Amino acid sequence: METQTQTERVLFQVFGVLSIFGKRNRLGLDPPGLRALRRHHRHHREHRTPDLLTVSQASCSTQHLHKMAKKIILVTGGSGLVGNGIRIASERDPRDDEQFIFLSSKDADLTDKESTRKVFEKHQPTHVIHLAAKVGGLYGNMKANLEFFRINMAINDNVLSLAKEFKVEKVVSCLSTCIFPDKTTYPIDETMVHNGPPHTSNYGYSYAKRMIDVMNKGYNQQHGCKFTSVIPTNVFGPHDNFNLEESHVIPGLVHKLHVCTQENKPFTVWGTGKARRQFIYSVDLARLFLWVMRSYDEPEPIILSVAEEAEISIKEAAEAVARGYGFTGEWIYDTTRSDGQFKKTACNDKLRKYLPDFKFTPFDEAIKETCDWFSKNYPDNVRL
Ligand code: GFB
Repeated sequence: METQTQTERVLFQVFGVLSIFGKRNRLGLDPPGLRALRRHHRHHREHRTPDLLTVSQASCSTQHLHKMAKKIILVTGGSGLVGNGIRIASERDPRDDEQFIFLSSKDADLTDKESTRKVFEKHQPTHVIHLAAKVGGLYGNMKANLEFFRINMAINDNVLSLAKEFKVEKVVSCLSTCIFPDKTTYPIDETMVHNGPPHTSNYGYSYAKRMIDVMNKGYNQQHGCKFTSVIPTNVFGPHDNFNLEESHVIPGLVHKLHVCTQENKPFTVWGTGKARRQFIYSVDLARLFLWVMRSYDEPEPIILSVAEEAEISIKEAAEAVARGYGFTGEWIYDTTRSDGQFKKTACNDKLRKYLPDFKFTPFDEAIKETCDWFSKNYPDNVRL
């Protein structure tokens, strides 16, 4: 007889705690609470500890259930440029109800569905920040568009389909402004994603990334999944890929200037230096990613970028890196190399509507931090 009332008390305690989590489903348990209860049972099964509802209630306290309702945030591509930015930003702005898991390509092959499923089974994420992708600069894309398309299509389909299967509450995927049509009016905004072919230099990557927006729309409309995406402009910062042929422009320039300064050699900029880009610092982008994961509720994408006025030429970007190294040597423009897309000027009005006061790190300061990080970690701890 005794156990019955204790069980009732425990159930009341459980429902009490779960009511903290707001509206309930037909069983009187809301999704996070239901998930907490499922995890609670699994916890006792896995730890071979007696399950309170079957034996005694002593071992289970409200704190225990609070712990069980934490956001488990899986960051795919967690060891890369933006992944490390999110690590830094989440440490600078920690939340009690958030636990981050930074996944690297060493942990799982996300082009393989079963390998990806094991990740979801192991970590049971409630939220996913999906950064993992085959990425590269202009020259890397130009020579491998097919691989960029096929590999990214496989990764994105595996991550989103398993996020739906494992009832992940929210997925924020990372696109890029290079996905927008090459022939377009400027500035570019979020409504233009599918308005025509992207630039020929990176059509593989661009179409695969556009398909994330297509899948988000489908998962949202057909299954009510809160899957959304962000569209950053060119990102730079510590932990980037500094391989000269595969990298993006700023890591390429940083690598070259480090060597030219050390060895007193002329500095070569590829192309004419006239192409124009908007650059966002990885740590700033990461702060915005956390805001999107925590507070942005639209399935439609949002551009994460500095303003149009902050667009600069490749020459000006190279001058900023040269200032970062105090380089005063000879400059060469190798015009046998392509300039790629002349510009992809993006409008950040939608972002400014939500975050009118967001402060971006001054460009020269962010470049200096990146140069200093590279010099400190070159050559052993940088991707070359
Ligand atoms: O970052 P980036 O490689 O790619 O920038 P995109 C290329 C521009 O920088 C071209 C000039 O105008 C190049 O001529 N550039 C000058 C250099 N020196 C260098 C150098 O040492 N290395 C490199 N890489 N460029 C990419 C897309 O386009 O943007 C990707 O292909 C992705 O898919 C990325 O979206 C964000 O900005 O042209």
